[in-house]
Amino acid sequence: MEQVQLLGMWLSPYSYRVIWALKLEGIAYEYIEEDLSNKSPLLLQCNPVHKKIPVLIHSGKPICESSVILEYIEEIWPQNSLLPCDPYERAIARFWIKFADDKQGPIVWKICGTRGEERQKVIEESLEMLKTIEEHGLGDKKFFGGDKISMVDIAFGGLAYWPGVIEKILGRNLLEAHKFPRLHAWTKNFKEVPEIKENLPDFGRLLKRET
Ligand code: GS8
Repeated sequence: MEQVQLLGMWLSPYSYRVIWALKLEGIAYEYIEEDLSNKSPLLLQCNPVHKKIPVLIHSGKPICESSVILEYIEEIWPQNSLLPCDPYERAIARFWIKFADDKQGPIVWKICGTRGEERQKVIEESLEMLKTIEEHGLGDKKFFGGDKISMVDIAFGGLAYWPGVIEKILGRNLLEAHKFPRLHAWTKNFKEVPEIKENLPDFGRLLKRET
């Protein structure tokens, strides 16, 4: 029988991308928690280039980079497809996944590691990026791809939960409903999907870790 293992870390939105995709596809897997302050020989062997989680190990073969893993899951277990059938729609989905990889993650997560003026700059950058998604990404759809959760939602999934922690730390809201009505509604829709709702890190533990 094929073996599926995931090297992850409990607070990482990138790990959760893979967890959500596996859950949505109904794939059983073994989760292995990685201590990033003391990386395991398995992680270093599986991802010698970036030395980062998540890594999916499928029948002994490692796959790195969360969005590459999502594409792999889609190809290996296509039963509950996470990408549209139409080639043009697929291209648009990949455009937004790339946007999530290049912009959303790196900008928003930087807020925690900055202070003072630099933090203010990163917050402004984050708000600008959220405005772009609000205006061009979602339209009036329930999910990025329409009525059903897709790989684009998974790629942006970190936005549905982790900013809540950042907002508590900053003492101000980032994803305000009146400024970002579409994104705000999307965060709710996303977290209502059972495979997402049942697979999120403990909020209190996240907050304790980041403060
Ligand atoms: C990012 C993964 C990542 O940043 C992806 O998989 O999409 N582009 C990659 N992983 C972090 C933990 S999450 O903050 C990580 O493994 N960091 C370890 C390190 O930098 O040494």
